Amino acid sequence: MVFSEKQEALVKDSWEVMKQNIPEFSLRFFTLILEIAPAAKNLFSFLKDTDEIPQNNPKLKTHAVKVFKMTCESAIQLREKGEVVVSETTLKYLGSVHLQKGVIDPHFEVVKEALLRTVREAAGEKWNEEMKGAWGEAYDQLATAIKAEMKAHS
Ligand code: HEM
Ligand code: ISQ
Repeated sequence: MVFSEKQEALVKDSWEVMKQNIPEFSLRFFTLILEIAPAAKNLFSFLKDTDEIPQNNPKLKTHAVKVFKMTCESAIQLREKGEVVVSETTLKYLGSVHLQKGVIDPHFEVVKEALLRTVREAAGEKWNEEMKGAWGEAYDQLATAIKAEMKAHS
């Protein structure tokens, strides 16, 4: 798939906006994941002893930011090389974390939906189908790499 400079810019620019308010958007992202799939609650260590989503959990924030940053990196790579290459070390690590936590393929669609909704809310009037497509494609490629790594070790 050809990924244009325009698509890369759409992803980068919306991420720049979200960066202005990391606490809000990371929390929103996580809240949406649990709204779409309440059962996923049990996978996350930060929810172990509580029914409420922690409002200011550093781990939640850092992990959420990593998902956005990595998706943004994917968009850059798609434009530059036409494919997403995740470093071997990162892929091995993320593959084993997600496998060990019990993440399964359908969960990736849940996280995708939550990610797209978060970007939509952040982008406001700037949101459009092209932006959705660009984020969606960048995420899918990243998810495919992680899922393949998980399969290789399951
Ligand atoms: C942990 C990224 C998809 C559930 C993490 C971490 C990162 C990450 C960076 C932190 C690893 C660490 O330092 O310990 C991603 C990316 C994804 C993705 C880039 C997709 C492209 C998913 C999906 C689920 C999921 C689909 C399932 C709902 C988890 C869980 C943890 C985790 C349960 C461990 C959190 C904890 O308890 O500490 N993920 N993730 N992730 N992820 Fe994901
Ligand atoms: C880990 N993996 C995927 C998505 C996440 C969102 C919030 C916190 C941690 C996450």
